[in-house]
Amino acid sequence: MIENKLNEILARRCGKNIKDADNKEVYYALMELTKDYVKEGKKNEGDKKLYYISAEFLIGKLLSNNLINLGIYEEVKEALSKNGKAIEAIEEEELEPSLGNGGLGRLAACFLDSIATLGLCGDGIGLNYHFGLFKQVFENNKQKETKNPWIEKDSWLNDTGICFTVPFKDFSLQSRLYDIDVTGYENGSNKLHLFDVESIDESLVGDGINFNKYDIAKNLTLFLYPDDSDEAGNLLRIYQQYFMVCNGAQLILKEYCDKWGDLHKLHEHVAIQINDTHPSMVIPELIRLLMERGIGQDEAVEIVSKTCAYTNHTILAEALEKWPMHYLEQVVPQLVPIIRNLDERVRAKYQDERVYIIDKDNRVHMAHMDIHYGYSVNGVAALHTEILEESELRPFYDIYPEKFNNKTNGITFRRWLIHCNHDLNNYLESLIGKGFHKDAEELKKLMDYKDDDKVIDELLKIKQGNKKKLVSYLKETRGLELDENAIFDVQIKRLHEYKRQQMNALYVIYKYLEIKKGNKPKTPINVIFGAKAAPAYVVAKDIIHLILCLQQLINNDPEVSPYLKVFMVENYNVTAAEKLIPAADISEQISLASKEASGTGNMKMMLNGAVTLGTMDGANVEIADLVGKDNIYIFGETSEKVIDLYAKSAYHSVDYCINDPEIKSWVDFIVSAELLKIGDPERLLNLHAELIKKDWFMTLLDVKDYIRVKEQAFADYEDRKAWGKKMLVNTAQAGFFSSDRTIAQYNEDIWHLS
Ligand code: 26V
Repeated sequence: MIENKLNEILARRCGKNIKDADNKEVYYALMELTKDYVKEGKKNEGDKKLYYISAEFLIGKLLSNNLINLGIYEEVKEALSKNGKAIEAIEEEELEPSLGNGGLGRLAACFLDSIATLGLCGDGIGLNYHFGLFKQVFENNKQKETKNPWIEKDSWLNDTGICFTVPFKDFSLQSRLYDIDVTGYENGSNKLHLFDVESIDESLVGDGINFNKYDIAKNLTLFLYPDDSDEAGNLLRIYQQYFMVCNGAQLILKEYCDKWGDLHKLHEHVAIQINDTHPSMVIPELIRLLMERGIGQDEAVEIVSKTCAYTNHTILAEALEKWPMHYLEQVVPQLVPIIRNLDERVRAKYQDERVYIIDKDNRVHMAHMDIHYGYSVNGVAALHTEILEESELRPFYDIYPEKFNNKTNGITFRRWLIHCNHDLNNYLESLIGKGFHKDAEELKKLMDYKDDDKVIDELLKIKQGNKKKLVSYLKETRGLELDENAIFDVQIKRLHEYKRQQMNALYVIYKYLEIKKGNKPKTPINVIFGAKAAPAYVVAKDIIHLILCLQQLINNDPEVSPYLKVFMVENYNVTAAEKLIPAADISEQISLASKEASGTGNMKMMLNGAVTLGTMDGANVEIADLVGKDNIYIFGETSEKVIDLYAKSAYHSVDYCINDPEIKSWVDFIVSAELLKIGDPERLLNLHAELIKKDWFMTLLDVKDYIRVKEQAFADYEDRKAWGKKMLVNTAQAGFFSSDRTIAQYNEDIWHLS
């Protein structure tokens, strides 16, 4: 049946059949087939509709996931193999859109999958970045940024023909809406709406990622988060944000009016989830549009306040957006009187200047606007929400305790188990049936097998198979030579000081020096990193440089490399994550306690049978609760202690170097003769000074405990049966982290869609 359809499509498109067509032609034909299925299939509908507005949707490749969700993956795979084609090879033809930085964007993509899977009526709204986030290449052990084009003549984007006008101060832009179908697993579909600028001009970008930042009509949707280290970059972000919300608000009102008409009841039929502060301008924009349509300001404010809900994803002050008023005046003067009015309403009610929207430096605190004029405020893990309530947003919590709620993040098991780990998924199905695909809590049934040696052996075998596959993938795509018999110790996430990749690098230095002294590990260790650094974030780039220099030094040292190797995987993205996660033995989640809002890579690795080595931070706390202390490696100071150290300014990294010769020796190795010979002295000296003089995220506070516990984990790895049992418990307890659960809770507590 599918074979015939595919042959028909191929005949029409290129006059070939499956056998004769090349992989790219088959890929395009499968894309068309998928779109046809969606067109003919069920659409999720309801009396109330959710719009999830986000500057990022890190959707990853779509083909296999869509086939799985449509229930035709196996049939397609068979039809292809009958004709000499491998589905894995066809997948390689798809370009990955990089429409997100990391966890926040990937979360939005997982949420769309779960919203559709639960049959809820809810669409995404975002921007159609032509080059996405940059593509990372390594040159001279440094990160270089290049563009990452992904839109081909045929793509998952469907041109809707819908256009809106977006007014800026001195000019207007015409938009065009492209939709991507979002398939639910054995359920109806929704849409991801991506807005583009009609006048966009890709030729503005030459080599690298530089372009004329002032030519807004041509550049607005070229890149995600272009370099914002200067004023032009910041203004461009405001142009992007307003373009997104102005289009989004017009689309929402159009769809609402087509179906319901009476704008006074908007909140009864629409919920808008604001994903971090990037889309916050949707609040004043909607108020403005409602007023334009004849609704008085008081009522417009009230309607919008009952429609919008806000999710906070970080407590890092530098990531909480505060736009100078003169920027807004320059870009979107029409919003300024509305924002001022919203601030006046706050000032009339509350004397505490910490809750004002406009501060004394005339900066607009976007999160404050969301909290006052949204009906729900949520954090993304239990600890994170507690910190928001108790400290970061305390004054707001005192005013609106009823608005605050927690929604611990989740991941879609369709992508992060069924798709990326076929062998584990098939084996789990053979043990406990397919029920866990729809009800992830059914994974707990696996606990019945925790003392079954045959099951443990099989899980270990599957892990080994995945490690083998990763070894070939990294050899083919990155030229890296991993050792399939080593322990795979994996830290994959955006590069940021608070995530402390530098602490992992200090472990590598410690281990290198130990091996040089003759203390060799029983099983070799492969320390694997994947991370992009923001282009203007100097210390993050210095850390990448250090890791790449260590990679060169250690992997080429015949005395050390049989026991320890380091790998930094170039251009870490969703596709690479899908290969790395099933192969991980140890999941590094080592952020400074209180700083990682949740983490979601921690959940993905747990599900795939990796054991977490982490701090009591973000969702690690909930993982620890679920698996119990025998099945996780926890180290480091608590969030209370860390928050207290900050409050008292009581942490001084230099003391750790003065008082502890071991710590000093590891830190000093960064500027050792060996490394200076390989690396850029300026960068290494800079990082060394940073660690000794500042170390804002307290690496040296936890480094010794980290090394102690990591060594314990490696020692425990030797008892393969016991380790296999830990793997089993981690997979079995991961059900809570299904994004289906998260979305069901959003719906129950916040959205109230049918
Ligand atoms: C953004 C920026 C941008 C400017 C430079 C410094 C900086 C630092 C942090 C951020 C984070 C922005 C928000 C974000 O991505 N949060 C992530 O959201 C995930 C999904 O909820 C969550 O799992 C991660 O813990 C959280 O970091």
